[in-house]
Amino acid sequence: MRFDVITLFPDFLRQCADIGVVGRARERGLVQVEAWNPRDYAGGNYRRVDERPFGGGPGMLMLIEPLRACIAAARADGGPAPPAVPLIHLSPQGERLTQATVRRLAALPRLLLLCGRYEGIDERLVAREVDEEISIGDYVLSGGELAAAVLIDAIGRLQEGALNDVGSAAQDSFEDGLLDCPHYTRSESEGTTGVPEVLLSGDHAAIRRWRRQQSLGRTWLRRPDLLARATLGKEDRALLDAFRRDWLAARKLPGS
Ligand code: 4FV
Repeated sequence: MRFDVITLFPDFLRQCADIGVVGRARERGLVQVEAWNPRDYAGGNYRRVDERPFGGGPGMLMLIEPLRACIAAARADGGPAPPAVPLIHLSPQGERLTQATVRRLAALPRLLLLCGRYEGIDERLVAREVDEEISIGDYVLSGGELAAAVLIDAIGRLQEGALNDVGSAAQDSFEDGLLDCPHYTRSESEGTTGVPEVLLSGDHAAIRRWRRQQSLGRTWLRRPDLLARATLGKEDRALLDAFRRDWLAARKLPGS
């Protein structure tokens, strides 16, 4: 998977992609990150990349010309980029990023990521060049770089061979539309205090059921919106009903 990132802060992106799982995936040649600075494509003595907005108002906007030239250069690098390489603009106006979107994008060979700064980008550039707008959340960042780094990390770790244990991606939160179950490990100070007995039982079928029940229960408690979208089988419904009963009973609430 190759990422070409259009950003006024190329070093930041290169560093982000140099650590942890994505850093290792780069070493293994599974992920490539190229960063392109629109300022390198800005004309004039001052190499302006921003200007005041028409209609007045606070802040500055990114100019069309440096961005268009920069995008064209990135597209042309490494041989003619098949037109199918989507240009994704990271923006609060975009579709909210989900694991399903990450999985879809992770199947592509190459992505161009456009990072805005200031108040954003001239809409005509977005309308003409951008294939998809993605938001990482309903809050405002000072630039799209952190959002691009989030996308590179979420997609990079799904590249075949990026994770040492292929199973770990499969049990991720949201992989099946549910939150993940709690996890416990060795502790000098705590020993096995507070560790659910079943996890120490060696009974893998019971462990699998407990973990599934915890995923269902947590999703019911914390993200009922996700549960509403999840398809639950007969066993799942029985596990969730039992969880709800225990949870309500423990709090002496009706419905137990
Ligand atoms: C953002 C987000 C985000 C808006 C103006 C960059 C900033 C500035 N990107 N998800 N939330 N972008 O806040 O993706 O140019």
